[in-house]
Amino acid sequence: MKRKSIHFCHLTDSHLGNRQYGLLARFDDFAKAFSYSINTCVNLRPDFVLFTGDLFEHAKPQAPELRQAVIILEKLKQAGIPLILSQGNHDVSYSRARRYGGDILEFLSDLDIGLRYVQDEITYFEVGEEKIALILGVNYYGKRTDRILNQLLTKYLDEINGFNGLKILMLHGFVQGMPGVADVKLNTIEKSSFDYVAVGHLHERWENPKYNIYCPGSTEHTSSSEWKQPERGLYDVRFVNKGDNWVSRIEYVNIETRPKYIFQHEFQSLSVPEIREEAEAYLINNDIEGAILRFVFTGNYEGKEHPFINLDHYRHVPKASLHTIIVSKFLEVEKKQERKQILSKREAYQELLTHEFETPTIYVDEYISLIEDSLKIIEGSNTISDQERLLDKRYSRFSKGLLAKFSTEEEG
Ligand SMILES: [Mn+2]
Repeated sequence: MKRKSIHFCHLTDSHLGNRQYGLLARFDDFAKAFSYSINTCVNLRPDFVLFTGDLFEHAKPQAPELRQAVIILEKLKQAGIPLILSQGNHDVSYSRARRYGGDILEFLSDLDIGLRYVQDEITYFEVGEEKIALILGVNYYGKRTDRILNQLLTKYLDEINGFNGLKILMLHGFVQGMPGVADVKLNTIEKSSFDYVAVGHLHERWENPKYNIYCPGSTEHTSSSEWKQPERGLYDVRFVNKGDNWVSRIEYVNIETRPKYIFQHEFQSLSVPEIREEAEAYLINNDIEGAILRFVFTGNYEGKEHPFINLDHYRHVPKASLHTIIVSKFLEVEKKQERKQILSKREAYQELLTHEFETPTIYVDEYISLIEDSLKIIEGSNTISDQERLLDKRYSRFSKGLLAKFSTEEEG
C-alpha cells in the first residue's frame, strides 16, 4: 500500500428540524451546531467525513430543514470532502421507505452533493485506483442490530479479511457498556477486527478505546438530561501505517452551542408568600443572557393556607434567558406529609369497609386480611395466570372462613 496515512472526521446525531420548546431560535441552533461542525471539518481538511445517523429529527423532514442540510453539506462538496453516511432511527420509517422506493437519506444521496449513504454494505475510500479504507455501514435495527451485524460480518467475511487497508465500521445503536440496554455486544465488535468503530445514537460522548469504539454524541443537546455533559464535539482522527499496524491519534474537537444551566434551590421552612418572594429574587439573580435555564425548586413550607405551590408560571421572570424551565417539587413533599397525618392503610380499609360498604364489625378484620393478601399476590406475581390462581385460592379460604363465622353467629 502506497498511502501511509488516513485522516477523517466523525460526527453524529445533528437532528436538523428539531423545533425544541417550539422556538425558532432552537430550530436555528440545531442548524448552527451542524454548520459549525461541517465548517470545522472543512478547516481540518480530512480525506472524508463520517456521519453515523440522525441527520434529521424526523423521517419526513420539511422544506426548511432539508434546505439547511443541502446548504450546509454543499460546503463539504465545495471543499472536495466526501461525506459517508449511515442510517439513524430518526431518519427512517422503514416500511414506508422500503415500499415506496427510498428514504430521505437516499433522496439526498441522489442529489449531487457529495453524499454517500451506506446501507448494510461496504464502500471504499479510494485515492486514484487504490482502495485506502474499507467502510461497512450498518442500518438501524434497534435490539436486532447485534444479530444482523453478525450476519453482515459473515456475509462480508472474505472481503473484510482480504483487505489490507484501514477498516471502519459505522453503526447507530447502544453498544454494550453504554448507558441503556445494549443493541450490540462487545464480543461481536471484538471478533471483527475493525480499526475504528464509529457509533451514533447515544447523545453523549462515549469511548471504549480497547475496542476502538467512538461515539462523539449529538451536535446539540436534544434534552435537559444531556446537560450533565455540556461539551459537544466531533472526532478528528488520524491513522498512520507503521509496518503492519495502524496507529491512531484521535482528538475531540469542541462544537460551540448555546449555554444551558441547571440550578437547584431548596427553600427552608418558609411561608408561601416568602417562598414566592425568594423564588422571584433567585430567578432574577440567576438570569443569563441567551441561555436555557432549568430551576429545580424543593422544600417545605409552614403556611397551610395554600394546597400546593406551583412556581411554573414564574418561568417568565428571567427576561434575558432564551428559555426557562421550572420544576417545583413542593407538592411531593406536601403529599408525603399529608399521608402521614391522615390514616394508616389499615385504618383506611377499616373506614372504607365500615362506612362505605356497611360491613358488619365482626367481618372487618377478615376483609382487611383479604385485601392485604390480594395486594401482596398482585404485586408479587409475575404473570396474570399466577395471580388468578393464587387469588382463587385466597378467596376460597376467605369464603370458608366467612361461612364458619356466619354459622357460629347463627348458632350463638
Ligand atoms: Mn439521535
